[in-house]
Amino acid sequence: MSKVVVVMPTYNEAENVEKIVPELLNILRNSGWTASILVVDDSSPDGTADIAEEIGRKIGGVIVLRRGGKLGLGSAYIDGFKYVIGNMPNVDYVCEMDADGSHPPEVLPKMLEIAEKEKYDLVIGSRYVEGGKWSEKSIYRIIVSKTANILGRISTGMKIKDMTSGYRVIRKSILEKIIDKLTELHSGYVFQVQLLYLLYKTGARIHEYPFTFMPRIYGKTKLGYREIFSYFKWCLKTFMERIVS
Ligand SMILES: Nc1nc2c(ncn2[C@@H]2O[C@H](COP(=O)(O)OP(=O)(O)OP(=O)(O)O)[C@@H](O)[C@H]2O)c(=O)[nH]1
Ligand SMILES: [Mg+2]
Repeated sequence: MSKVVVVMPTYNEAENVEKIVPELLNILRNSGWTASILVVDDSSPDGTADIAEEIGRKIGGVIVLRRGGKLGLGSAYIDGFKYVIGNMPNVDYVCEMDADGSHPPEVLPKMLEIAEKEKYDLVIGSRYVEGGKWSEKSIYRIIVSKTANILGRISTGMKIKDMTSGYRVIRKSILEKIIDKLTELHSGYVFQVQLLYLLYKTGARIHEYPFTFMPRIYGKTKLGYREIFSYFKWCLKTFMERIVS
């Protein structure tokens, strides 16, 4: 079976990491994958990094990348990807996953299996294809997400339904081609759409796999106006570039 690494950015996810890291490793290993988790932690005050390391000492398969401070989700993924590309030559698939329980770990082997079988370069865990669900109670978040997807589709011309999803399987060999073009360091939404667009433009074969997005288990939720504004700006810029080119 192919080798898999799950890059998991964390900021104050101590309780979540304690649950999700062992659960995910078990599920992947039981499905026959040689798997490890790369936790990219931004000096979480709640000790997330120490907890992740402790789990690694007990069951193996956990690498913790400690960064100096909260530098943003995009930059956490970029550092994580660069670490994998530079240090883990045998890895075939690099996955993205949140630590907060929103991405049910039992779906990942299915996403990997379809990537392997159908030779997809990118499999997106999707709330918006048939069979996908989002049990979100906040109307505000639903409106923001739906609008973000519509804007993302108009600006990039892509047909993907869940453009901002952060649950993904990416073939490492195609990630290597675009890693140096990733520039969106702070906003999670913008980073995910830029990554998707770069992969698409480089010819990636993309598939959306349905899953049920769960509300975060522990910890605080945060989706601010700054994030929404920078997303809007990115869409406008991308749209202009696309129509003049
Ligand atoms: N290393 C790092 N991880 C981050 C940063 N911001 C968010 N994360 C992690 O990225 C993942 C996604 O962030 P979330 O806060 O869950 O974002 P969200 O799902 O849009 O919003 P909520 O779940 O409602 O808070 C989680 O595992 C976070 O801990 C950051 O600046 N640095
Ligand atoms: Mg979340």
